[in-house]
Amino acid sequence: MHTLSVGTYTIPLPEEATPIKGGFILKAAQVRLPLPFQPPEYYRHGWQSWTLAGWVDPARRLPPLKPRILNPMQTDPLSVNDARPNGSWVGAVSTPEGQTLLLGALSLETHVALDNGSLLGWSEGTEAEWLVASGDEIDVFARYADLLGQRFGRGRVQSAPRVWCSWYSLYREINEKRILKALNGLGDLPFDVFQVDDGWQKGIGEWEANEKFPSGMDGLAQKIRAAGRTPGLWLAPLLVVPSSDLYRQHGDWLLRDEEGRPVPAGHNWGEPLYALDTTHPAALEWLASLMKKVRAWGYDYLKLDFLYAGALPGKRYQDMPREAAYRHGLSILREAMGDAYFLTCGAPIVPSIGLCDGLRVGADVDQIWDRRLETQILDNYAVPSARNAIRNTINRLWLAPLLHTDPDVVYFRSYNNSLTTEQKRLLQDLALITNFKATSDLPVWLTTEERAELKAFLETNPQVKRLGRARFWVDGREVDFSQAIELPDPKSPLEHLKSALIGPLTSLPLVLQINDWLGKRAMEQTLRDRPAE
Ligand code: 9PG
Repeated sequence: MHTLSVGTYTIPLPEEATPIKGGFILKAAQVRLPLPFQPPEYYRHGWQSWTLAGWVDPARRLPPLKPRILNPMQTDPLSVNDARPNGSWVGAVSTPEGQTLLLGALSLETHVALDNGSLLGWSEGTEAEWLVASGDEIDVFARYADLLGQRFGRGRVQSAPRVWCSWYSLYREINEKRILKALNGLGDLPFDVFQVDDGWQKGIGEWEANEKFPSGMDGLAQKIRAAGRTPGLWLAPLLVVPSSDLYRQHGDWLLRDEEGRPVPAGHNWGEPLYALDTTHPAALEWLASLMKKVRAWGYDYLKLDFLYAGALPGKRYQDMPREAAYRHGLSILREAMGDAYFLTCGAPIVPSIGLCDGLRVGADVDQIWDRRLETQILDNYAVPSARNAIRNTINRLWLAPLLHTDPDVVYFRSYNNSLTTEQKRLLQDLALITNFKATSDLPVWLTTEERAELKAFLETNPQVKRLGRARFWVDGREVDFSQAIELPDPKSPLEHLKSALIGPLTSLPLVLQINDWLGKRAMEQTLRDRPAE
């Protein structure tokens, strides 16, 4: 019988295991590794960009995220009610001595959990391939990434472009005038890409310029290029909303459940979300022509968002496992967009490898450090906050050999920002470590000094060395993210009570609507205090 040693411990493996450097390859629908030690930590790896990734105390229960209505958009709906420490494709434990044991799938539709003192991996299908590896944490994850790269491929672009993105300053309140003001205000700041985010389109599924962009998206792209930047554009091509023509005219393109109802994909823009079936030939044709259209408009950097929708469980036109169906859709998108830079967001992690250039590896940042109501009361680590973004990015740095790990934007502005200088610095250092540099700061919101700091940040190319899980040397300075990536303390009895009372309310349409309205009001105030045009 084969055995794998983890420090001083020995783990029995099935006879069929194939030895490779630092571990074994196994082929089985299910793999159970009994642990001869009590692991102090379990590495849970969330399904998509925004889903929690990190080391947790195995004894700690992480209840389902609230609002429940957002579950399909923030986590894997198949695993959300699983009370065990669990994750998608890969899981790991540390030994009391600090060694790491990793179980990672090289196949799609796979899960890992800590189950009754065993590390358990299983497939939604009948077969899967697994890496079992042990040793130093960073080495073990590097080995897993290397094998994923062999199976699924790697990104093509050498270094990531430096991006100005409209989302984290103007949010949905973009219009042509404000966008051009920002573009022209960038002046000598060395951004490669100027990316227009959510707010330009007529609607989800109606990917045409709305009335706020009178020059059209092709006209805007021309102006961006004339200013010396590569035009970038955000789309959510796999989503369908009830208010769209797409929904009314192409009901047969929708992902549906066994009873024929559209599969819920979350809630946003004041509506329920549904998904395209990425195995439907006509839907695929529509997706391909959409990509060709935006390329013809002049956009060479595409941020495709809410991509998880394509991988939700459901009954498809062509009977295919859900992540294979997603990957098929992604390959059609990739092919149709040609040589554009492809950033995936809200994307299932492993099925995106090899088909995109960059991948958002964490929750959205925000001009706020933590959202206590969501993290502490609603068990939700997918909501926008600097801390949620940093935690996931650090815990997904092992993906860096395969694609650009996008940590989301950094801030230099103090206007409309509750982050402290130290917190902004952590975000900036993280961007230096991933070498994916982006910001949404409006030039008019920056002081002279802040603008100079942003310029220096864009120009610098520091030496980075990893010292441990969350500690780095960045140009001779030690940067420590340990505090940032910790989970908040478990709930107190009072917090449990609050959670039970508030949790169910958060899915009510009225509550979602009030939330939207409060956000819009805050934005109006921000723009009144310091206009963006
Ligand atoms: C545009 C934005 C930006 C942003 C994306 C995405 O509820 N959620 O969990 C949730 C997470 C992220 C999110 C929206 C909702 O933002 O990550 O960069 O492009 O869409 O609408």
